[in-house]
Amino acid sequence: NGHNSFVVWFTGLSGSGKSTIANQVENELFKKGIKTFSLDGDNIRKGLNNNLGFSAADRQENLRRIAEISKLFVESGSLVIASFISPLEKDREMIKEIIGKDDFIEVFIKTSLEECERRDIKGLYKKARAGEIKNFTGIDAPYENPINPDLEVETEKENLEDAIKRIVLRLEDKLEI
Ligand code: GGZ
Repeated sequence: NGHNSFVVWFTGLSGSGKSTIANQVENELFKKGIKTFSLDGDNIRKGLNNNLGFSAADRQENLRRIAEISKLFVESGSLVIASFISPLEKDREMIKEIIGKDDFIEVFIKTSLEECERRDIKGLYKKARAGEIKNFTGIDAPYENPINPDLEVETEKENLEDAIKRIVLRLEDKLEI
């Protein structure tokens, strides 16, 4: 298990910019000849975890399975990029335990609820406010800010390109290139 296989885990609210940033980081790494494998709600919640919802227990199980899958990919040599809300500190601790702290980089995409709700890219916050979606993170389900993430991006303050560069630099530290 060389240094090119580990997990970069993005946590943050719905609409915080996790996927956008993860995709751009993936592009930058690709340009440097580093192949990554991405996991997100689109490929996990529609497939493997399509029997899980958004109760606290289901989120925990969602994240447990994702962590186990990530670990398998790391064992097979991949650099995994995972983007999930992962709202609770205890669940992020579980993820770190499963993957192993040496193979895990936590990136907190810090965008305020107000800003996520203002953007409301998918109209989900509006639905959550109207009571059409229950247990929505930030509205009627909690998000606990990471206490000590490896990296933090304040999307309302920092230029996106600079943030991407900063993340890639941090990853290059760990990579054998
Ligand atoms: C939060 C929800 C919910 C509820 C559906 N709460 O912005 P999106 O749409 O594309 O990403 C969100 C995604 C969150 O799934 P995760 O697997 O990342 O969550 S967790 O880590 O907490 O298990 C959102 C959509 O699913 N979505 N209902 N109630 N997000």
